[in-house]
Amino acid sequence: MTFINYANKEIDCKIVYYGPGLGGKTTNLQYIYTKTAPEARGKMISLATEADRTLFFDFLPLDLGSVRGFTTRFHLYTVPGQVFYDASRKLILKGVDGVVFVADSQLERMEANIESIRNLEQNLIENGFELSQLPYALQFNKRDVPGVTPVDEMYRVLNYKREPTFEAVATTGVGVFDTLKAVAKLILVELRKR
Ligand SMILES: Nc1nc2c(ncn2[C@@H]2O[C@H](COP(=O)(O)OP(=O)(O)OP(=O)(O)O)[C@@H](O)[C@H]2O)c(=O)[nH]1
Ligand SMILES: [Mg+2]
Repeated sequence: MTFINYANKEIDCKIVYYGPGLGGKTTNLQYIYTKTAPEARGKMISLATEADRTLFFDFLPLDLGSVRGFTTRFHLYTVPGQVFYDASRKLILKGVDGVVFVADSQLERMEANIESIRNLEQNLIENGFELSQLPYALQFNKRDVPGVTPVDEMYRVLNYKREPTFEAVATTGVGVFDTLKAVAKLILVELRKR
């Protein structure tokens, strides 16, 4: 839920990176962190297992310009993609303003992508949201891996509501900021409607 602080002239929004395990959600946030000026970002917090899998979430606060004199601060979160962390995913979606779905382009992960979108849809409903109503961007990550699923095939299977879609290589940053900007823009459009 967007938090508007009139005294400090600040708007806080929450963006959640969702998707199957090992798809590259944490890598997106790490890239954004390394490429953002220190004065525009807060501390990145990662709660991970020893094998660097997200255990609970990653968190990165970012200041991205201003709207009508209000500083807009985006709080970026990732969920743990591993199937058995569903309670955590549900909790992290509380008060969400926008979602980035990070799909894994590898052929053998298509089922996991589909299952994860269904899980997103369901967990949003349980938090009182509808994916169809929410600012949403879709990222096809790991485009650098040989023999991945063709983009048009991924679009056909995973596109939910003609959301903005981006090819990405999160490890080198390809498509990472384009994806973030797209969802941020959709959130700001929603804010202006108020
Ligand atoms: N080749 C390639 N590897 C990637 C890409 N993006 C991420 N990876 C690698 O994939 C692995 C998993 O990435 P993470 O960012 O930890 O994945 P995650 O979605 O956060 O995984 P969970 O926390 O378990 O849900 C890491 O070894 C990354 O370096 C990419 O675009 N291309
Ligand atoms: Mg992670």
